Amino acid sequence: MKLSVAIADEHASANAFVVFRGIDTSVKKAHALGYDGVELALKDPTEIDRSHLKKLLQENGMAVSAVSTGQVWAARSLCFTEEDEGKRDEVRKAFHSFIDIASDFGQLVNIGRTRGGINGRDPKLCGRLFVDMAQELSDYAAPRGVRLILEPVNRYEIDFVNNLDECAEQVKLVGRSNFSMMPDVFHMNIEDAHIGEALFRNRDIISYIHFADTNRHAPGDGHMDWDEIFGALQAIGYKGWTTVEILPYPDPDTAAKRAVDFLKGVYGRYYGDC
Ligand code: LER
Ligand code: MN
Repeated sequence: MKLSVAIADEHASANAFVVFRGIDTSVKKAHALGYDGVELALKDPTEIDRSHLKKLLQENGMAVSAVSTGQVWAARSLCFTEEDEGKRDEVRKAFHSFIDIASDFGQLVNIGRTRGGINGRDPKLCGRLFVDMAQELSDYAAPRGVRLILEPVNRYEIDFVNNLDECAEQVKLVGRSNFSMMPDVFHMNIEDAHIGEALFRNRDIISYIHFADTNRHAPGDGHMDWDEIFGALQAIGYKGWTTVEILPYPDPDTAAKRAVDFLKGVYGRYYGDC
């Protein structure tokens, strides 16, 4: 299993759920702590200089696990359930640029809060707006070797696609082979009745995972049942990325170190490869 940590540009908004800010220092710090890769939480493609990033990754023996897009919603208010055609075009443009970046780095683009909510509107209309955009962008991503991954997010952040089974329904409706699911165990702890069972039930469409403890602090610093999670991941033969997406508590360096130390211990017990 490969371990990565979510990072962002130094100017990322306060509500970006990342441990480290500043791409260069974050990659170096993540490598020094023992992570295999970084998830790039982007709001704008100009935050990345591709040739510089390539060199930085090579020099530090690191990979990009995925491009994540929560800030496209949090900082730019762009989402798939948007009705206004002008704003839908902005969503397309933003995602085309992220897919282009992911075709060189990581081959995965996350759809978290950027899927948009319903917010009192007609659920059927919102569902259609979501599926149309997801299909169109999957078709843009497919020839570029990129997969889109939809993340169930808890009800206190968004009112559309909260648990794994709801996400599986959307994956089916989108119906593209490069469109699948990425669970986040922090949200699952709120929304899914049994984390292990939900992971097992949806095993065929899980392509990536976010890790945090119940309080969104480093894994090991809350009351998450990590044996249930790792038991399920072992049972389904999961070999993809597991990415730490936590609050930088008590400070970024301590949080990132606690997470990697705890997870390497658990990986060692279940996979014997860390
Ligand atoms: C937000 O809570 C989250 O988990 C992100 O990965 C999705 O935007
Ligand atoms: Mn997440």
